[in-house]
Amino acid sequence: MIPDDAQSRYFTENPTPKALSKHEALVREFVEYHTSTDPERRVALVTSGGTTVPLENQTVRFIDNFSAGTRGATSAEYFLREGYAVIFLHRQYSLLPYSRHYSHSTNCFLDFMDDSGEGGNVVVRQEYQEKMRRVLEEYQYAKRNRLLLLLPFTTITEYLFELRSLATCLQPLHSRALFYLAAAVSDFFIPRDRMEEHKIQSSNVQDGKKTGDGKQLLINLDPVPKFLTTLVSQWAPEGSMIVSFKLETDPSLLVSKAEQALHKYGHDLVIGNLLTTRKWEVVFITKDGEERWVRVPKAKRSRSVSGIEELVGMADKNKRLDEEVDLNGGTVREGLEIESLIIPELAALHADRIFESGSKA
Ligand code: 9Z3
Repeated sequence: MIPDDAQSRYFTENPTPKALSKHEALVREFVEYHTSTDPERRVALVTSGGTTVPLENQTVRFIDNFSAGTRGATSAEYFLREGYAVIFLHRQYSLLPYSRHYSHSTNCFLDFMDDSGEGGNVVVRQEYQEKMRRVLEEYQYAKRNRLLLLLPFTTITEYLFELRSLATCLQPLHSRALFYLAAAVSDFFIPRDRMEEHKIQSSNVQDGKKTGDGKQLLINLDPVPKFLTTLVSQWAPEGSMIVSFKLETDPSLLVSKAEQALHKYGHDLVIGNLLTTRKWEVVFITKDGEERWVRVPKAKRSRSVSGIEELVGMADKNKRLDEEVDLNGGTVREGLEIESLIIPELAALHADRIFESGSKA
């Protein structure tokens, strides 16, 4: 089946998300507000978090992935600092800009407070005051100026419907729109016509072929149609900038896979990252064939429970491993966020793009 066919079937055969029309109205209003109050305002659509693949229509079980939405939520903050308005299309309950500093088990908000205030009032502990004031100020600024629109999704199907619709709602922005596709998108799904309505019963699963004693649940998944080509050629405004992420686990594949993605979809930039080093390094693959690594210096790397620091540089054929001096004895608790290096670069590339499209018009 040709990709366009697979896509139109995908959108006719799977149900339209219930929240879609409300989200479209919110985005239209957001775009209208910003184009009328500041015609120069740039708008980033940031996608974030994992997508689920339901196994039942009345969903009890689903396939999911690891993404907590750190990349997306952190990047959104840096886009806002660069003066963007941000539409944050995120997996429901994943990390959000600003509140991410005080949520989830690693940053439990209760650990930032005590009851040492006057008369036993609950207050923010002294050592966190400065940072919390800064986060709060930025959050309130974004809210006051209506710069951040939060839109949740859960399933892969919801994500794709949302992306298609919201991209078309951004048309009035022309080159001032930027797509930053950081969500971890499932490659496989169960089409609606093969999905069970009710909870799959353990007593109904087939007899196992391999195991003598057990039963097996066999799940057939279809590939999710590749939507990036259509995003580039049809949904996104002409002249807008489209940045996608490529995630790999094998260092020897990362650069070639990212190059293939850029070649195949013909958008502006692929940012490659490895699961184990994603908080410390990424690679920019650009249309002019450039492979450029963005790396947090060793002395400024934060600790990461899941990361493997020894793998930094493994996917980079040119990296000289002796080039970095460890000034601080390795990783620190709160290091430099790699998104603080990524986003200003993108903003500069985007500004060039806007300038070029203005001079062509
Ligand atoms: C990424 O590669 C993101 O950087 C991460 C961020 C998901 C690794 P966390 O949320 O992780 O901070 O824990 N995202 C995109 C991966 C992806 O699914 N790409 C697709 C593809 O390459 C669609 S553009 O086909």
